[in-house]
Amino acid sequence: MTFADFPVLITQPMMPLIMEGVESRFPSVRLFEQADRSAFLASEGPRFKGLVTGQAVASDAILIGRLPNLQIISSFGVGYDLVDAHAAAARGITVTNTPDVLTDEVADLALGLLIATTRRLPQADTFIRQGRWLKGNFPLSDTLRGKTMGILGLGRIGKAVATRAEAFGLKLAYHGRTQQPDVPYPFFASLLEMAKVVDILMVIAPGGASTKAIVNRAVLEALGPHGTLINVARGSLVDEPVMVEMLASGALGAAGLDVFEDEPRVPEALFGLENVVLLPHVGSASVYTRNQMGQLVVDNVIAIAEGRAPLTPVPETPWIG
Ligand code: NAP
Ligand code: 8YV
Repeated sequence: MTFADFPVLITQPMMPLIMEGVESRFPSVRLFEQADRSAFLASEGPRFKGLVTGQAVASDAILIGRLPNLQIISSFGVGYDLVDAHAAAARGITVTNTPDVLTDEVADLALGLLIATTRRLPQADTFIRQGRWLKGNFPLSDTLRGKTMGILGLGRIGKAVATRAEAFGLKLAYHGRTQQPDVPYPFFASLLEMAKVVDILMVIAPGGASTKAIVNRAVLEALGPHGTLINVARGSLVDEPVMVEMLASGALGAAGLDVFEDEPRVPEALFGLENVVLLPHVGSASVYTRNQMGQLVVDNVIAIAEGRAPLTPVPETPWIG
């Protein structure tokens, strides 16, 4: 089915499944190919009913304001910190994201990154490739045995991380804005107080203003020289310059980082450090899971174009028909 009366604007290059899924059904324009985007939006903005977007472009109040007939912002990824969902809600625009389909993939990656950081797997691989095993054994590593992990953000992914961590014998605690019923792990209303009693801090809460740099110097100092930070959430949750300084000095023990403040730019001071494992934001990045996410992006636009309820609206824009 095609939707001639539902023009869609695509803000950034997206995976082929999304580009083909959208462009084969909807009259579509690639905003990122427009020579003068501002002039284009000024003249053509009013005709678009759908916006398809991702982590590379902010769907802020300014962009939304230039699309007066918009009905849906379909965003790739469960995190939608770059979408101004409150501005969209004020205009009656539905915002959708891609939750659930990536939960297990990201949780797998989080545990993989924790083990890689603790047991220094990338460093051990490099050790062989550099021929250093011929001259002696790889140094003994830290361990997960007897460790406690605090989870910052015990949501969908946080709970999937917790299930896996229990299987690895870790003791658990969590911090969020609210204590959750029926959760067996100790709750800490204060992130700092939790950081004081855990060995590992697993960061998997949303980005945005309310979590900006909440993993600050005091929290990192509480984690300390024997502590490990794992961040699979957003770089914005951690005070990155402080984290880099503390990793370099040994004031923070180790870090496994899938996300950074200014991706794809990663602080070069991290490159030479032996106590960090760096990943290029690959939490959900399997072909299988990215296809599931991409299909949701397309299916949400189709639902709104057909006047049906979206599959995955964000809480700020509940479907009211
Ligand atoms: P979710 O189900 O909404 O869970 C978010 C959790 O964070 C909730 O437990 C929430 O608990 C807590 N939280 C929210 N605001 C908070 C605040 N201000 N302070 C402390 N805790 C707060 O989300 P999810 O599906 O698990 O995804 C979580 C995040 O992971 C996404 O937003 C995204 O940024 C990130 N992510 C990263 C990758 C990657 O590739 N690395 C992939 C997928 C997702 P309360 O409401 O009780 O505070
Ligand atoms: C994606 C993510 O890599 O879902 C999220 O919030 O961070 C990841 O799954 C990202 O959205 C794509 O750029």
